[in-house]
Amino acid sequence: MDKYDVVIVGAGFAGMYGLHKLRSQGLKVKVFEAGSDVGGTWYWNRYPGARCDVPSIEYSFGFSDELEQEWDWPEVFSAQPDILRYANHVADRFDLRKDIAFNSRVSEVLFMEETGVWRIKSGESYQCQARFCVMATGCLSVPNTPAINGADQFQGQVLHTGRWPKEQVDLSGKKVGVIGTGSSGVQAIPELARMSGHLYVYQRSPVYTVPANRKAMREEVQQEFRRNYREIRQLQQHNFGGVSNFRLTESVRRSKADRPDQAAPPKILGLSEQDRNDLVAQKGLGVLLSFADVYSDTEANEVANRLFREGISQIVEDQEVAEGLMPNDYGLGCKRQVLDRDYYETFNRSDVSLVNLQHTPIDKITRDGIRTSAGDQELDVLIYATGFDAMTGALLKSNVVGKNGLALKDKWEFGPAAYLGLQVSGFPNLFMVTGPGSPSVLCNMLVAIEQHINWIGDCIKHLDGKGYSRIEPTKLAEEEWVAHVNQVAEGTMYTAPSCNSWYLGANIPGKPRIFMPYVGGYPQYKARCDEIVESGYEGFAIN
Ligand code: N01
Repeated sequence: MDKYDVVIVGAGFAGMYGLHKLRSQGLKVKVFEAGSDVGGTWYWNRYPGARCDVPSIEYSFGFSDELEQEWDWPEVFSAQPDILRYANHVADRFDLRKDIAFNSRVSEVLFMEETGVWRIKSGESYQCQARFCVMATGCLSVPNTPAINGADQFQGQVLHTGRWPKEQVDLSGKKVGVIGTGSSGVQAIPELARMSGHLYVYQRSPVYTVPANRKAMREEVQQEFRRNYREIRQLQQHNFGGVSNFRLTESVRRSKADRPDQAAPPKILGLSEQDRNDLVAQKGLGVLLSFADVYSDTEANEVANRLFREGISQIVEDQEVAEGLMPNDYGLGCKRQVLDRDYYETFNRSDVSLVNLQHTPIDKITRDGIRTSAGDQELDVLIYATGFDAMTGALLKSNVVGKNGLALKDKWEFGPAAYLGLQVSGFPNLFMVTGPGSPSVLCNMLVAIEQHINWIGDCIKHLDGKGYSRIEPTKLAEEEWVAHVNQVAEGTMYTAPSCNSWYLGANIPGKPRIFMPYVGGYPQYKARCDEIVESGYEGFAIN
């Protein structure tokens, strides 16, 4: 059996940096990846319109000066093909592929009691062992395809935004149905409308979405970023969500939009109705997200929700359709903010129909299309934009079994319990990258990933340097951390009783309702991780 110091599961950005970092520490590392190439989320989510909602400069690695200096970002917010090109460049530049097994889905990760190492199975029959195992499996990597009656009967083409094919998909002249209006659906729908004959949007919950930034990257802006990367990375470390909000110097700024608003965000409740309306008229619906009280005060939240609904009715011409697109049973800030390009405007097209599932629910999927309570609609193509089994899905799918034969799925029967989102008690030397209980999806993922990989690298160095062989959290430390994670989420819009989001596992039937990411902010989280190391790995049992 092949023996490694570290096996990493997944070759997305976390697995890629993990490989580079741990290999550079002299460790023998192997990565297993289910896809045929690197990129993780950006490898699988190739649907039309897919792009990142974090600025390109921020959504990039900070560990290599050379990499920062040589890479050109064509747009301020990158589209999926550009991010995937970047991932490929990183793989080439750091010669990562030689230690990655592609098309290799890990089917079991088993702790061997006698030897204290992990045995990893992949594909049909391959097995290897490693002293440490790093689960770099991603937070949004297991697509959710809801069990809808009759789904297997449909004779047309079936696609999922989270598993979009590499080959060109020809939708021209076709009747296309898309189920789901989260971030993926909202990004895809305007593009699908342009590509297809007629698009039917099956919407269960309307979203609050605001226009995304569409700017191309100007050369002088890119140069300015290049000159200031060290400062940008420093600023990221002190920002709640891991973004620097770096300010361009006056000479490089061209428009007001380049100029971040320095004033403290006002409270929406402090403004008159006229002032609120004027602001929305001037700056668009996005301005409603900038009021601090919208996220902490239910009255302020409802004012913003109402203004948002009014805004929709001004963009969408058919008022019945506009009404259907208005969220009515949850508030801004409950779900991950969605950004779009022409989403509401798309519903003014004559070749786009909104099917409001709150009024006419899906009865079944038939051979020829979808039957709702309003009748049958024939479709040539059915697209699921129905999201993911988030945060825990990929970890549980990997069949991880720890000490005393305890399966992770049994340990997490009532919800994920982990210390710092990095380790789970009963699973020695197994690390998660951006696991539940860490800022992860509430942070710039690249910043969260680098912090975790650096922490894991230092931890292994510490163990090896001191001649230790095992680390795992104590049950007490794990319980206290989980209690802290819950406590900081309490009272926020994320956990409002009306809120049903994937952050809470509410999108997957039967999944325990637990708020999974850490909402205390990246700087506070990182400071705690650093403190724990300085105190000699407080809360961990090491031997
Ligand atoms: O998934 P979602 P997503 N019948 O779970 C609907 C990241 N991301 O892939 O709300 C009918 O948000 C469901 O309806 P409801 C980002 O973090 C980022 O869109 O459950 N409908 C909802 O409308 C994001 O938050 C970017 O009532 C059903 C939709 O499917 C996360 O990924 C881009 C249904 C799922 O929405 C997930 O986004 C894309 C059913 N049985 C993704 N089941 C950017 O960076 C589910 N739905 C911009």
